[in-house]
Amino acid sequence: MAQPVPSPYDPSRFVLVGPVAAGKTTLFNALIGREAAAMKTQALDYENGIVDTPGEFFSHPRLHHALINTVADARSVVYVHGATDFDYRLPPGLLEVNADKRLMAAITKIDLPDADPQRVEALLRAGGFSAPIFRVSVFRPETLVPFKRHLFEQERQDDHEATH
Ligand SMILES: Nc1nc2c(ncn2[C@@H]2O[C@H](COP(=O)(O)OP(=O)(O)OP(=O)(O)O)[C@@H](O)[C@H]2O)c(=O)[nH]1
Ligand SMILES: [Mg+2]
Repeated sequence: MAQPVPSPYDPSRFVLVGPVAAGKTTLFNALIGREAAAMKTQALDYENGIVDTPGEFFSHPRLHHALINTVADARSVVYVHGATDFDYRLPPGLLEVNADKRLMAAITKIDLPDADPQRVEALLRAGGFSAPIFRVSVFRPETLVPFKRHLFEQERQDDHEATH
């Protein structure tokens, strides 16, 4: 019998994680083509194979358990961090991904006057984040192109690997 082909609507292919107000939902909306302005995220939100998570799940240790399974199930994990947030505290173990999982970061809000994506990138690197980092703004759609290309190209590669 043929191997099952992974569905593009697999509910947990990518997960967006990161602190409160980092811009996860805004990025999620841009990825799924939803026009609405982001509301505060209260629970896990699944759409088109992307999972949006509330920042509290990331920032409050007693809620980590809620994130760990979601991260474990996802094939790609996008760590989202605002370009005006100079505080980087990665919960130990949360983004430790195994060889079949892809990790990347999106530094959001690079359009803001006080944005300093270079400083944020240095913070992440100093904190041991070694995966690719993209700088984005939903107000500059061209900045989303390399990020999306990386995200979706990896998915295609994964599909290819899964079916061969
Ligand atoms: N200027 C600017 N503002 C942004 C950008 N992305 C998000 N924001 C704003 O940042 C605020 C927080 O965005 P959300 O997408 O709700 O953040 P979140 O990470 O989903 O927050 P939680 O759901 O609380 O975890 C909102 O006011 C957004 O409009 C961006 O690229 N540029
Ligand atoms: Mg949100």
